[in-house]
Amino acid sequence: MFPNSTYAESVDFAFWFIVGISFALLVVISFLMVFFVIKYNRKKQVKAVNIHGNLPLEIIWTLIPVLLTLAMFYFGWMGYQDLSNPPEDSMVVKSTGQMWKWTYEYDNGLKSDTLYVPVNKPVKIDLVSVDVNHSFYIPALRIKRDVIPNRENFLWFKAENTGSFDIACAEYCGLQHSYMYSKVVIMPENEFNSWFTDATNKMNTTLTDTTSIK
Ligand SMILES: [Cu+2]
Repeated sequence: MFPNSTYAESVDFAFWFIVGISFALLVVISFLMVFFVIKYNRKKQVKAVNIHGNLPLEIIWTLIPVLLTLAMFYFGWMGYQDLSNPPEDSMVVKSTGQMWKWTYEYDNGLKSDTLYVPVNKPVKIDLVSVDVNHSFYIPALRIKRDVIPNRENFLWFKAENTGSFDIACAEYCGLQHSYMYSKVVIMPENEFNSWFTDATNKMNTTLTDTTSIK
C-alpha cells in the first residue's frame, strides 16, 4: 500500500522510529542475556559481585528511557495536532457509521455509499454514529479515528494521488463488522466536479419524481 496523503510521511516516520527503538532494545537485551548466561556459567566458577548504588548508572538508565518515550510522545502529539486542525477551506463531508455500513453526505444533501473526493484538496470528514462505536479507517491515507454515538468527531486529509482505496471500520461493532468496508475514490478535480453535478441533478430529479408518492 503506497503512502498517499499529507500524513503518510509523518505517520510512517513515527512507525519506523518506534520499530527502530524496539529493535535496538531487543538486540541489546538479548545480547546481554546470552552474554551473561555464558559469562556466569556455573561450570566456569566465576563469582558474581553484587553492586549497591551507582549514581552515574542510575542517571543513565533513567534519562535514556525518559528521552526515548518523550521523543515517541512528541511525534504522536504532532500528528494528533495536525489531524485535529483542518484548513479553513476544507470540503466537508458527513460520514455516518451504522451497523454495518458507511454513508457519506455532502453539504447539498447528496448521499453516497462511496466517498468521492477531489485530489489535492483538503477534505474534512465529520464522523457520526447512529448506533454503536465504530472507527473510520483509511489505511492508504494513514488516518483513523473513532466514531462514537452522541459525540462530534472528525478528521481531515489531503490526498496526493488519485485512485480507489479501502475504507474500513476498525472498531468491532457486531456480527458483520468484518464486512463494514467501503471505498474512497480520489479523482482529479474536474472529474470530481462533473460527478458531483451529475449526481446532484439525479438526486434532484428523483426527489421531484417521488414527492407526489410521499
Ligand atoms: Cu463498525
